[in-house]
Amino acid sequence: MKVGDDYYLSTSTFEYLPGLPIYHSKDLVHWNLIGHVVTTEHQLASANIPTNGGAWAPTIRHYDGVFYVVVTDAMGRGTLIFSATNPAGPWSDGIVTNIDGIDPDLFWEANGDCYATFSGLILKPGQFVQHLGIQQAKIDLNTGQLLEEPRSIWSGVGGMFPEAPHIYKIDDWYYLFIAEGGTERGHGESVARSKTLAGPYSSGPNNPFLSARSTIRPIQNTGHGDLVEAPDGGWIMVLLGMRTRGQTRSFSSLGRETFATNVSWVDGWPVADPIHANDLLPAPEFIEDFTSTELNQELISIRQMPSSVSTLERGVLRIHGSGNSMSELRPAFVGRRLKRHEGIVRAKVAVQGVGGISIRYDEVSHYDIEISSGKLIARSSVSRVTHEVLAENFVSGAETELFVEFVPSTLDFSIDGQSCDFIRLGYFDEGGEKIQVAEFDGRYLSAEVACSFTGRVIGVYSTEGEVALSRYSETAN
Ligand code: 6LW
Repeated sequence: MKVGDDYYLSTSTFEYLPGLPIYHSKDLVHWNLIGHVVTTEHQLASANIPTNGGAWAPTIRHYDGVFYVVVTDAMGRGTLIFSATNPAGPWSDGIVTNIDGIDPDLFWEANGDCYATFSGLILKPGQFVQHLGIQQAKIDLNTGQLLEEPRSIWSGVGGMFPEAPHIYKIDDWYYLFIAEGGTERGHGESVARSKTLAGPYSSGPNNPFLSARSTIRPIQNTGHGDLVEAPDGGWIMVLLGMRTRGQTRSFSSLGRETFATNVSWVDGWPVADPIHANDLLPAPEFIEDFTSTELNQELISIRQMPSSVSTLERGVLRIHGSGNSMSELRPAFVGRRLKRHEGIVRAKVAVQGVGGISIRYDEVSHYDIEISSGKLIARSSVSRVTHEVLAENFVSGAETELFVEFVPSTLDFSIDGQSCDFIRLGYFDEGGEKIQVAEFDGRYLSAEVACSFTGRVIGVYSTEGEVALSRYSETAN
């Protein structure tokens, strides 16, 4: 979304908190994390939501000096409206709407009336396959109540799950962008337009006008677009996609990420460039020594805030174990979304109890490198099948530097070449030598195999006692 010369973006965060980050940019290339909508646990009902529930597909808009984020807290509070005058926060507690569906959008008519357009996916247990197409109704933003019966305005061109609608008024037309085909390989973006907001909407000539389906493009699953005017007066669509690796079958270790592409207009219809890998910026390095007074905003926890499981002191983050392992819903974990395909994460820890580094997709898909009672093990936990490798010569000191390293597969037709990567887990011994304890196939921690929409999240956990983390880094090697 654009306000003056400033761009703002928010993304889904599912079961992770703080939730709904707000990113700011001036050029649509360089983005800074300026805050989160959700900074307290009561703003979402995350405590017991299933993995993949929680904050889904937010829309950020600005009207009359107020920023709005509308979002479905799936399996949680329902569809919510948050507002703020400063996009960096603080944001409101969130009003619960009576929208029965997901993926809400807000659009204001010239007279100030506001309309919610949303996907009529019924989320009640056992009714998941029911879908009422794209729905729309006038809404009161102060109460969150729809002011009329929702009408069905379009259902796309036949792909499953018509969803993630957004309305734009450009020249004399109301354009309706939607995603359809599901967010896996069939994903795409379709468009319809009408002379009036309520419809009837007629389909564009080439729907879906953007999709990577049945292509060998390295960015797959593209769709869920939102349109914005570029600094040069052109148009850009931001959307989600996945960077896949492998052979005929490929795997997305990083899950859903945000991409942007150029949109041009031909005969009044949008035409989108295919999504290319971002060669403008390298994967960012992350180095944290915990010396500031506030916790780094990129750090997240699972179904609870980092402040509920840890205490920041000068130069150390203390993570307090509560008896929950990484296989449970609420482990004491503080980590970050992995942002690279190749590289190493290191953590300097003093473990009093049980803890270490975990790379997590969901509670049944995680690899851990763990210290307990002077022992060190590497663990692979895939679909509740657990395999542990003991480090033979590990000597525990006051502090240990653990690592998790990502090594891309050779991408050939050998059995290993068809995976996305291999994950090595180990530690640095007292002489500083890197000791590998185990290597596990990375494909099991990918969107195609595991459950989460988020992608790999990696960080430090404490199952019992306390883990004191004094340095954490994610770098090229
Ligand atoms: C989103 C819906 C979807 O609300 O994923 O796969 C949900 N489809 O459009 C979570 O982002």
